[in-house]
Amino acid sequence: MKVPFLILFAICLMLKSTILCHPLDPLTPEEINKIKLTIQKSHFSSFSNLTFHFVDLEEPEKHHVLKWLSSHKQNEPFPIRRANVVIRVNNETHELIIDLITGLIVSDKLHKGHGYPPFTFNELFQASRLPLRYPKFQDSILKRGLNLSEITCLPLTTGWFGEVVTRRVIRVTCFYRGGTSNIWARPIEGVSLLIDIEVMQVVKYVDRFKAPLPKAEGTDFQSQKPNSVFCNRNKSEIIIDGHEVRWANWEFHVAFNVRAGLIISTGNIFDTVKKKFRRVLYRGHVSETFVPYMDPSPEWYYRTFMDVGEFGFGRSANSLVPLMDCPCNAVYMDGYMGGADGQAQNVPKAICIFESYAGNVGWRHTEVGVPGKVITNGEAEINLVVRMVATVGNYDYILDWEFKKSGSIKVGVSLSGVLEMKATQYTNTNQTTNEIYGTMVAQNTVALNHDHFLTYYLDLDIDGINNSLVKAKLKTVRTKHTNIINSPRKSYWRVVRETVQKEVDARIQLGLKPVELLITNPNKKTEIGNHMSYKLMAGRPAISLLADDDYPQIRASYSKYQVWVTCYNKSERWAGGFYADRSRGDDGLAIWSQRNLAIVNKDLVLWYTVGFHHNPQQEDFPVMPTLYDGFELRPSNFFERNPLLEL
Ligand SMILES: *[C@@H]1O[C@H](CO)[C@@H](O)[C@H](O)[C@H]1NC(C)=O
Ligand SMILES: *[C@@H]1O[C@H](CO)[C@@H](O)[C@H](O)[C@H]1NC(C)=O
Ligand SMILES: *[C@@H]1O[C@H](CO)[C@@H](O)[C@H](O)[C@H]1NC(C)=O
Ligand SMILES: *[C@@H]1O[C@H](CO)[C@@H](O)[C@H](O)[C@H]1NC(C)=O
Ligand SMILES: *[C@@H]1O[C@H](CO)[C@@H](O)[C@H](O)[C@H]1NC(C)=O
Ligand SMILES: *[C@@H]1O[C@H](CO)[C@@H](O)[C@H](O)[C@H]1NC(C)=O
Ligand SMILES: *[C@@H]1O[C@H](CO)[C@@H](O)[C@H](O)[C@H]1NC(C)=O
Ligand SMILES: [Cu+2]
Repeated sequence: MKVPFLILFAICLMLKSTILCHPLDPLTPEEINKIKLTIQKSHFSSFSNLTFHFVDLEEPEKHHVLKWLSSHKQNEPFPIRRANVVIRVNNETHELIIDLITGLIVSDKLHKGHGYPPFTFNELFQASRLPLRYPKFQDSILKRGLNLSEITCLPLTTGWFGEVVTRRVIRVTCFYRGGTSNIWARPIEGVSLLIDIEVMQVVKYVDRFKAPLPKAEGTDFQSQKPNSVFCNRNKSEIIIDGHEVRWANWEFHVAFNVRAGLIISTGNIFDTVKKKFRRVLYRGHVSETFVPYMDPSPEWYYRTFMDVGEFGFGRSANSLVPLMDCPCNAVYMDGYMGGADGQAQNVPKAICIFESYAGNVGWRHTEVGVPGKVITNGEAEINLVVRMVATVGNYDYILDWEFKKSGSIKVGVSLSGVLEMKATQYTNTNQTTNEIYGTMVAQNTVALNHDHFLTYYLDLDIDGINNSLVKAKLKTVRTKHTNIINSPRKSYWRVVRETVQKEVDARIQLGLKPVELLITNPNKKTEIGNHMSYKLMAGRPAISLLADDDYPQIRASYSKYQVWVTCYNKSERWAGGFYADRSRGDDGLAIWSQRNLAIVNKDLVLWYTVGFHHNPQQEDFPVMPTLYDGFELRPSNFFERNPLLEL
């Protein structure tokens, strides 16, 4: 297929020895190192113990970005290039804005609210080594007849349960390798450690009880099977300039940051009738995750993770493995982030991009009604997938953005990895008298019940910045019998459209109710008069089942609704609040939405949660086959007709 605009090459700028092609290009390694230097030369220079917790591009003003892009990157000044940096000095959290052109700290604000920035990799590493040197822990291991050199300890964030928070602390939980690489299968049950990160000391140690150590046999998951995926596709259909991707009728920008991981921006689709690119998605990424475990016992109750804010999907990103993570026709992109010392770190092959043919049909029809012939026509569905994989502790999240020539964007999550397991004395379910909070997946092993909620930030701009949310309800109506219509039918359904006026009414629990949700451009109509829209094709409905007054639910209260719509606000991107570690639910989507702003004909952000209630099963042991869910954003009266026929 040919799109005339493909000839337009990216115009890149040389800004202080950094090459930039798009205002939303992620920070380059040179820029990350420059930030480190800027801070080292500043009034912070006298502090030897300064640590970097977050380094990201400060999102340029949206109207500047759009203006620059629509001037074909020529007649407008490049939007301001700044970085957003969070550091800790002297037990205090500073939020800095750094101008990357002048190399100056533009603002330095002390964070006084609740919650802490994510732990640095060094802090997590040191905390995980601490028990091995701690005499009481050594005793506990000896008492269990185990070998200290076979212990692996892992740090876990501790949440917030109403206590007064005065220090950054982390939990550490330990496992016995002893003949397996599946450490999660052999927990040392009964031992809890709390570590003060600022002084790197154990502040609470409890050895409450002993449980049998689950056996190593049968827990390993390593496979010798070769990854020989059949491949017959060429790479040539994808054009990648820096971070900009062009493929078929799509153009979009791919970025990477430490918190969200993969970010898709300025996604536009070429309309062959209007002969121009039309805007669909300004920016989309995972905003937060919420993974509460369902065991209230002292060793487990706190496991209520908000992985994106507490750890970061970018920081947990894997280097993708060709032929296992991505097919042979994939092209790869590296990711960059700042380490604890501010130095740039590379994640090679953090993102892959590939054409995908799953054997599906894009459209087809066989017509037998034309006398003398049978007409069959159609085409295979070939999509473009952008993928990353984040491994946060025991779990692996495969995150896909799939672009279809039909105009749909399909966003999907595949879960895999290893379950969180608890050691128990039981070897058969017929022995269990107490509640076990999960499923027995092997002898002496209970995999605990939990949820995964992945909330997506979706700044949609459907053919322009000002949009509305429309609920199209399907309502059953009784047939009215008149002189003209005397139908034997007693009922039918009709679509009743309702434009949602305020943010509070745009909090939606999906379910069996026949409601279609549309992001509509109320200023644009098709030639025959329908409002141009994109429809949300939701996945399985799932919202948090925790009680509203349960502390983890207070922190992640947005998880009570699967859909939210809010007015765009540059500083509102993280659904669970920016400072997720020990947060109290006083920042984030549920709070912003309470302003109850009008959302008619405004720049809107759609928030959608992909949710899984996970009652584990034996097949999830020792490693879990992928479990998929997602959603699709599908054009609805956006094009004049099926765009596949025009390509
Ligand atoms: C950090 O370093 C400064 C000086 O380098 C010192 O005064 C301060 O006590 C240190 N803080 C911590 C938490 O170690
Ligand atoms: C930082 O906090 C720890 C407690 O978490 C305290 O022991 C230490 O003295 C504090 N350091 C400074 C410089 O305030
Ligand atoms: C403990 O493990 C180490 C390394 O695996 C081994 O050299 C040592 O003999 C073991 N000690 C005992 C008491 O099993
Ligand atoms: C791949 O490209 C080569 C060279 O252009 C061409 O001969 C071949 O048919 C292409 N294969 C497919 C599957 O499109
Ligand atoms: C429990 O199950 C095991 C294994 O099937 C069986 O041997 C045992 O008799 C059962 N015990 C009871 C009390 O049912
Ligand atoms: C969007 O709507 C606002 C009023 O809500 C208006 O001020 C603005 O000009 C509109 N923007 C566009 C691009 O139409
Ligand atoms: C934008 O968001 C910030 C943070 O929630 C808030 O303080 C500010 O008032 C918001 N701006 C508007 C115009 O709503
Ligand atoms: Cu799970």
